[in-house]
Amino acid sequence: MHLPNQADTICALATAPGLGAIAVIRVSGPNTFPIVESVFKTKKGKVKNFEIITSHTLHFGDIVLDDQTLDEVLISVFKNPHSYTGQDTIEISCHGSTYIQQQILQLLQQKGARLAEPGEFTLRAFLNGKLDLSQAEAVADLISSQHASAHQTAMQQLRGGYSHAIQELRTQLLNFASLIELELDFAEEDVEFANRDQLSKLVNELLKSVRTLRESYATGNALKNGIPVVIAGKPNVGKSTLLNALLNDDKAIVSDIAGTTRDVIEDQLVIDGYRFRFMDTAGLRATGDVIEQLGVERSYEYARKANIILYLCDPAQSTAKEIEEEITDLQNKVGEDKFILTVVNKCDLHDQSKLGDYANLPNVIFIAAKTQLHLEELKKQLIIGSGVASLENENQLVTNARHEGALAKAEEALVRVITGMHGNLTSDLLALDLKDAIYHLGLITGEIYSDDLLGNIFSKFCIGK
Ligand SMILES: Nc1nc2c(ncn2[C@@H]2O[C@H](COP(=O)(O)OP(=O)(O)OP(=O)(O)O)[C@@H](O)[C@H]2O)c(=O)[nH]1
Ligand SMILES: [Mg+2]
Repeated sequence: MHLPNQADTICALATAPGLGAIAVIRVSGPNTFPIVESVFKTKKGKVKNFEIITSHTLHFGDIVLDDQTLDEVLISVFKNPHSYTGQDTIEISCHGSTYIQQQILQLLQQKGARLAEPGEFTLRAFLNGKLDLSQAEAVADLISSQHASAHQTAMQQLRGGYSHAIQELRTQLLNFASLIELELDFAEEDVEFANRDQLSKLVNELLKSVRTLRESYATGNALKNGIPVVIAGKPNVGKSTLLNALLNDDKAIVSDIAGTTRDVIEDQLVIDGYRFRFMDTAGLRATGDVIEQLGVERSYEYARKANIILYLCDPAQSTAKEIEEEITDLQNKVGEDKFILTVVNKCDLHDQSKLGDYANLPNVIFIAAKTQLHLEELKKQLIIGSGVASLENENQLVTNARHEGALAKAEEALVRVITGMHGNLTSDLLALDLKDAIYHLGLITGEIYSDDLLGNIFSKFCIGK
């Protein structure tokens, strides 16, 4: 794949397409100033010479087409290297009619600009050293963020997040790798330039940092894409009623027939700025019905992948002891570390003083989904149980699947370096594993990239960004 040419001057609509009060058209590249000069006149009818104008200034005037004024606009001037792309850039704020937008874009193309490809402005910013690759990816996340926690994690990454830490680690590894390379040049003389104890210490520290970053992905991903919460329990306990109550919507079918829900029904809700993904599942029971059985298996599968399980129960159906056994069984099936909140439902039908036995169940909360009783308390418990609030300010949170993949590869290579050193691996093989780790760390921040990688990342951006 070929990257688009940076020598071209590009233009695009930077605001959302369609009607608006104003629209912003961006122009960037070496010929930005002459191109815009050829279509812009001041109110006194003069041509501006942007070359001699101070950067970061605003200019009011007309866009002129065949001596006819097309629109009154405001122009912002950014001179290279002090612009988003690092090149000469002009932003034209025009009136937001689609006709005007199209006419100005056409005019700019007639004068020598070409339409930008998706993400091309940000690609230039990256190629010109304005942003590293993980920051460029954060720009896309920021644009698409729709709730507070996605916004916050994107901002954190945009500010540099863990890029600096990774760059630092990588530089140290590079130093060692070059010392080992040097040893290879003196192979006959059997010298060691790279102190093995120091190298071992460094690689171990690095491995620890890489693992911590990788582990943060579960939370980072949940903050960005929503925290998965599975609503599980026996048939008829009110799981679908709870989903509907949380969403304030008739999303799932509710009935007093046991086994109503057979598939996983999912929807999202933002609570206190955190996005949760709720999944209503088929009631857990042994059944001869093949389809229902498949649904039950699916319930377990989703429960294993969730961050939180709401285990719903109905005191009219089960004693506290039975519920305790059910939860132990569930915990065994989904893993010891999975957080299960015991939710005693249908409390509108029971005298709470008679539910004393249930109060001793692990992480218990009493609600009535049907009458919305204690739902606010349940939401509070979700925030606490997910642990997100305490992690949100953590600036070493990996939210990007590509970064997680690269960290995994770097981790594998570092483990090979450590085992290699224990086994007295020769310098040349050690150097290979070190280089592999350096390579994968470099992919995260973009110190190493291929055209394909960039093409892949930036093609997902919108045009004009
Ligand atoms: N009184 C009362 N009834 C409830 C409450 N929650 C659910 N119900 C009733 O319990 C019955 C079963 O509710 P569902 O939400 O369909 O139960 P489910 O757990 O999704 O059942 P399956 O899909 O079959 O596993 C319905 O008749 C609901 O109206 C509650 O808080 N109070
Ligand atoms: Mg149901």
